[in-house]
Amino acid sequence: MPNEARPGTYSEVRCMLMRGGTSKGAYFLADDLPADTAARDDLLLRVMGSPDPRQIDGLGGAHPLTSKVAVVSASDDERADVDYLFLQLGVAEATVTDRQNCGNLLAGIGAFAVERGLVPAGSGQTSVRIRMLNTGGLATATFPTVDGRVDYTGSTEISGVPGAAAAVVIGFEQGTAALLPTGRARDTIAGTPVTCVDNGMPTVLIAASALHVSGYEEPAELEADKDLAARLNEIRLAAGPLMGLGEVHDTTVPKLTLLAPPVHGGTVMTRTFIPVRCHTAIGVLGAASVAAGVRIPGSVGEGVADLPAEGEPLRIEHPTGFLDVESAVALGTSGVPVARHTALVRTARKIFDGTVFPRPT
Ligand code: NQM
Repeated sequence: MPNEARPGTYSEVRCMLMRGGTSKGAYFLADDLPADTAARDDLLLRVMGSPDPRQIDGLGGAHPLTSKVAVVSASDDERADVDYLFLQLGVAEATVTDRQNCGNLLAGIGAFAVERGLVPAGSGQTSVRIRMLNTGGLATATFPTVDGRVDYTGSTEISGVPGAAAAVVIGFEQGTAALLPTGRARDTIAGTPVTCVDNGMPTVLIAASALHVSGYEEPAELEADKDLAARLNEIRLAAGPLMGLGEVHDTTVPKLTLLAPPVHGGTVMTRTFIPVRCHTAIGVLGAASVAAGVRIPGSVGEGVADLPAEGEPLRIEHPTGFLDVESAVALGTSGVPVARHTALVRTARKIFDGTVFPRPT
């Protein structure tokens, strides 16, 4: 299928729209996009309809969780089948960043790789090894395939998504990277006790009570709280350099997660800022970071989280339900906490496959 009506113009581009977990994004083969980063980003903004708060002239859904792009290619790393680059596009802003990963779109990468012929479908189940270019991390996604095709149907329900679909089991390859970017289980930033943790997503954990909210409010209510927004912004801007992220004024990381005692029999209740909008659920790697963070002795999760027995998944409660994360933390050789195991289940679905016509320049 020709990808371009007129070579070099990218006036039409092969694209698959997929739901990955609780996010939705446009999936592309890297070969179908301009190799030049500036040209690629300009094209993707026009595909999504940014900048515009309604993204009325593009595929975007007027929220950061639906203004996402996955770029996939065959991997030259022998540990991986495919490479996955995640790009977060601004909604009202003409921004494109690769500074963060997305574990939700990750749920659709294996299926997309099979759909595009990068990986053959196995019989019954297919596992795809994925190198996540944003972080250098590795993950394996396993999902059902029947007669050489991806089977999206199934009985797995995830909070924040209506109905049921096939389970995508995601396991993360654990390295020896330290979980605590500041080297401490607890810091005081802008007068507030926090735990800065990174188990795939740089995240600042804060007890909701320390910011004088309950942590059970609706996301819209928290977003409307100007005093809270100012406190969170102050904490985030100070946390960035401490976490080795440099100046974070214009970046989407670190995220901020408010913690409160669980109310549905889980481990901990959360409200996550990504970093300004309040997530209606929680990111996958965000949840993995919360799970590892509250397991670390001395973290701000102490006295808030109700930890399950060793080997049991941590149920991370969020505004629209929960996300179960298998998480094991151990002390590395130098005595610092490292993640030993992280795994979880998501679902994903192909919504359309075809040709997208970007807004002209
Ligand atoms: O943390 C939202 C999402 C995400 C990212 C965000 C994600 C993750 O829910 O792995 O999935 O934190 O910006 O898609």
